[in-house]
Amino acid sequence: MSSKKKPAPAKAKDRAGQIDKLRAEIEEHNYRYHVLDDPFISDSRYDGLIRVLEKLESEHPEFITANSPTQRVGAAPLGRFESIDHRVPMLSLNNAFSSQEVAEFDRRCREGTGRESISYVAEPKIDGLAVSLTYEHGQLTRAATRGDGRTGEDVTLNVRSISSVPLQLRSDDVPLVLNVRGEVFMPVAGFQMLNEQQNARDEKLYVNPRNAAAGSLRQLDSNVCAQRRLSFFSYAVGIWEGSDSPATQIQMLERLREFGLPINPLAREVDGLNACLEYYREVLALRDALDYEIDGVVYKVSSVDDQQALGSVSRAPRWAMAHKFPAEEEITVVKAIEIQVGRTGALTPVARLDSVFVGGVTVSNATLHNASEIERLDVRKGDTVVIRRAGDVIPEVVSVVFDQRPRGTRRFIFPTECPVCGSGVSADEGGVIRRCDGGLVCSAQLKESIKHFSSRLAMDIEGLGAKLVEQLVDRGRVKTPADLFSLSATEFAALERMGRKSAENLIASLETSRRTTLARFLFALGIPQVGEATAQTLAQHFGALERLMPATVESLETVADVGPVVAREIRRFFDQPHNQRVIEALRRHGVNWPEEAPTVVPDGVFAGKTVVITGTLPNLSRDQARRWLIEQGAKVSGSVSSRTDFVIAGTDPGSKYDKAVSLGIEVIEEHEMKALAGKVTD
Ligand code: 9MJ
Repeated sequence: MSSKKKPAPAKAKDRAGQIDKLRAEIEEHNYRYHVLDDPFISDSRYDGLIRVLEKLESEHPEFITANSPTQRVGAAPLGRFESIDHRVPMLSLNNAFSSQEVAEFDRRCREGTGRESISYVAEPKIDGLAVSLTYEHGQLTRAATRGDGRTGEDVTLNVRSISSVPLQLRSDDVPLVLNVRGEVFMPVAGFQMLNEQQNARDEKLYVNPRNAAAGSLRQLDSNVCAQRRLSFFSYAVGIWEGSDSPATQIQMLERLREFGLPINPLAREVDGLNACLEYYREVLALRDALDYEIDGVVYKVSSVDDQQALGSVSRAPRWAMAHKFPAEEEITVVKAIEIQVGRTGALTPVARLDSVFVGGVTVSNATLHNASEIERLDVRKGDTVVIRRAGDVIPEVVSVVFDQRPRGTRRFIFPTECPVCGSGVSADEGGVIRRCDGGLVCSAQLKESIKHFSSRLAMDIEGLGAKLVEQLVDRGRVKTPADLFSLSATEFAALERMGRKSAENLIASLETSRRTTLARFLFALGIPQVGEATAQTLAQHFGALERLMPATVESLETVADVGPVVAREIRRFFDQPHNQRVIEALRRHGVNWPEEAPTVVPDGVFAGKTVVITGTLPNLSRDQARRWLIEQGAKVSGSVSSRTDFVIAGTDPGSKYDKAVSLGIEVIEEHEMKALAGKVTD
C-alpha cells in the first residue's frame, strides 16, 4: 500500500528555494520585456516558466506569496469599487494649444525661478487613464484611479492583472513607501483585437483605445480585465518616503526604471523653449507609428527645487504643461447624408456635418464608406456623431452618440437608382460596393473621369481644374476625354472664372499634354483596377497599345502583378466599343507617345501558361529559371494546382512533383523546357 508521504523538512526548504529562484527568474524576464524592451526568451517559454511555478505552488500552497507572478489574476468579482483618498492629490495638467502658449509657459517658469534657461523633461502625453500605485516595502499594495484628484476608486485587483505593472519593485534600495503615478492605456493592436472579439460576440464596440482601457479598468471582475491587453507607463511620484528622493525629474524617471517600473522610451531632457518645440514636432511626426495613442507632449521643469519654487495653482502644477496635438476625434451633428458618385460609378455615402476642427483642419464632410457601414453605425440625419481624422486619412464617422439622438429620426435608405443620372444600381461581387450602371452617360462619372484624365500623374493638363470640368460637362460640351482637344480658346474664355489669357494658357497646356507616354495614357484612361504602377508595368510589358488592346486575359495574367481580376477588367475595358472609339478619337486629335520595344512577345509554348519549378535544376538556379520563364511569357507560381500547366522538375523535387503527377500535369526537365521554347504553338 502506498501512502502519500509528507515531504521531509529539508526537502520543503529546497522547494521553497526552488520556487523563490523561479519567481526571481520570471520577474527578471518580465522586467526585460516590459521595461528594457529587450526580452531574452520567447513568450511561449515565458508561459512555460509560469506553468512550472503554478505547478510547484499548487504542490506547496504554503509557499504562495501575495505578489508571486502567478497571483495576478483569479480573485472573485467585486460588488463595487471602494473609494480611496489620495494622500497627496493627483494633479492635472494645464494645456497649451499653440507655440505661443508654450512660450508663455516657458517665460513664467524662467521668471518664477530666476533662471535664464530651463531644463525640461519632455515626454509623450499618453491618452489613457491616470492611476496611482502605492508600493510599501517594495510590494504593490494599492492602485487607485484619479477620480476627482482627491478621491479615486480602488482598482488594485485590476491593475495587478496588467503584466507591465511590477507586483514588487526590483531594487534592494527601494523607498519604504513609494507612490507612483502613471497612465494605464490599451495598445492599438490590443484595442483592435478586443473590438474584433466584441464584434464576434455581438457585443458593443469600443469607440477608441482610451474608452476601451477605461471600460476594462472598471470591470468588477478582474478576470475580465486580465483578458484585456492593458499596459502602463509611469511618469510622476506622489510620495517617496524612507530614503532621499532624486533632485531632478529625469533622475526620478531613471530611478523608477531601476525599480522595474516602465518609463516611456521617448522621455528625455530638453533645454529651453526651442528644444521643447522641436520635441513636439518630432513626436507629432512619430505619432501614427506608435502602437499606443498619444494626444500631445508634456514638458516638466526638471529640477525638483524649481518645481517647488513654482508650486501649483488650482490642482495643476505651474511647472508642467501639456502641449496638445490637434484632436483626432471630435463630436458634431450630421446635417444630411448624401451619395457621391465616383469615377467608376461607386456610390459612396457622405455625411454633411456642422463644421468642426479636427486633426488640424476644419472638416465639414466625412465618409460613411458604403451601405453596410451605414447599417452597422445606424447613423441618421440629425444624429450627433464622433468623427475622426488621423494623419492624412479621409475623415470618417466613428460612432453615433445614441443618447443624443433627437426624436423622429429615420433610418437612411440606400438609393436603388443613381441620384445623379437615374440609372440602375448594382452591387459588386462582395455585395458591399454599389455602382451606378450609367457609365459615361452619368454626368458624375463623366466629370470624375475627365478630372482623372487631366490630373497630374495622368495627362497632366495644367489649368484644367475641377470647376472648369464641371462647367464643360454641364454645358454638354465635353462627353468624352477626346472632346477636350476640340475646344477653342474662345469656348474656354466663355466659361466662368476664365479670361482670354487663361484660356490661351489652357490651349497651350492641352497642346503640351498631347505628347505623353504610353504609361500615362493607360493610367489616364481610368481602366478599373489599373493604377499608376500597373499602367507602367503594362506599358513596359507590351511596349505598344496595338499589342496591349487585343491581349487575351490569359496573356494579361502573365504580366507581373496582374491577377485574374485585373486581367478581366482590362479585357472588358478594351472590348467596349465606346472605349475603342474614345481611344481612336484621342489619337486622331494627336495624342501620341514614343513607341517602345516590348519586353516580351508572348507567343511561345509558355506564353500565358502557369509554371511551377521544383527541385534543383542542372544548369539554372531557381531564380534564373523563373526569370527565363517570365521572359517567355509564363506566369511562375509557387504551388501546384489544377491551374498549373507545366512543372519543371530538377533533382529532389519533393511533394510538388507528387501533386503534379496526381493531377496529371505535364512534368518536364530543364533541357525539355529549353527545347520546347524553340517551338511556337499553333
Ligand atoms: C501623460 N498622460 O502621459 C502627466 N502624462 O504629470 C504625463 N500625464 C502628468 N505626465 C502630472 N506624461 C500630472 C499628469
